[in-house]
Amino acid sequence: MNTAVSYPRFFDAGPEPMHLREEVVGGLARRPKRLSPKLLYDARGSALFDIICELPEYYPTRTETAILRDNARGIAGLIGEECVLIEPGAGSCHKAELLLCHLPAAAYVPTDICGDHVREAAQRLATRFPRLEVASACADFSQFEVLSSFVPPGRRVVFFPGSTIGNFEPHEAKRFLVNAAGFVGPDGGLLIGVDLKKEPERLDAAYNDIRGITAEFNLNLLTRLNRELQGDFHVNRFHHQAFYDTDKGRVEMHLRSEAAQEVSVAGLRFRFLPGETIHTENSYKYTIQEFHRLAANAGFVPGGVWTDRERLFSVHYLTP
Ligand code: AVJ
Repeated sequence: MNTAVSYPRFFDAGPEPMHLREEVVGGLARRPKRLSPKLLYDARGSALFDIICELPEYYPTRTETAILRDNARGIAGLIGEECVLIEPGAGSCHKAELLLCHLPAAAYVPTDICGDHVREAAQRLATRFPRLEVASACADFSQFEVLSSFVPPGRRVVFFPGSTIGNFEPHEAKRFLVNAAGFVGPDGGLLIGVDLKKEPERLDAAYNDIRGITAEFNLNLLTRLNRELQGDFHVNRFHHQAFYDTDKGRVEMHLRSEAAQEVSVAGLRFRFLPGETIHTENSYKYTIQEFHRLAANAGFVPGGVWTDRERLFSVHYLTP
């Protein structure tokens, strides 16, 4: 771990390059082929994701931001006394900025898989809130053990907005919640954003924007593998595919090879059949009841839930 002397403090607990190779080689050897959605967030992927959040079709960010803004006082009231706010997968930290205007937080600790991105955002927040102690880290969003070693003392509240939890399989989501409950302890809390089930048309549109930014975001993964693992993907021989599977309750995102082709990555060759895909992301959607059940299974008690008029998105406050 690398401890910087400058303020705000920054910790690098990011995965080693060797892990990238193993992860990619392992994922491409599977049938169906799959790669973890966290690989989408290199510097360019993180920048593209920020653009996605502003797209007219991509309702989650706008809706959640409005929910947080409209209910900031009520949320702050429920969270109660002074806390240390920890945000895994914080990216640009825009949502926390909203909350921190109303929340009596002593410290804010954002982490992200893209270290440079979160470090810059942490700097911005430290300047805007000079009395707030800010520390950031490059870390995977489930690395609670790493966090424990440098989070300032105080009552812990985890902030996990954006429906990032939707990237997990339900059993992994449960494990994340169990770990979060252990991490915050009996006097802590979890403020979490969860995208709601809705008409497939709305979901399909959100993940297939007209400008093709989501396609670029997905395809950027191949560009990344070309650069970081000496790959030779012809990016224009793959296509972005995203659709809502009603039975599974999730949006699936894939990279689809239209023709038969062979690609080399990290010194290994991988064959694609015509129409074969690499599954790059799942984005699970829940009803409020389904999410309450999942949270209860992980030992959380619902403390409050806020939604928008169209019931597109939900924000939950849970306590262990
Ligand atoms: C960051 C996982 C919440 O699933 O909506 C956006 C990522 N993928 N468009 C989502 C994403 C395609 C996003 N999450």
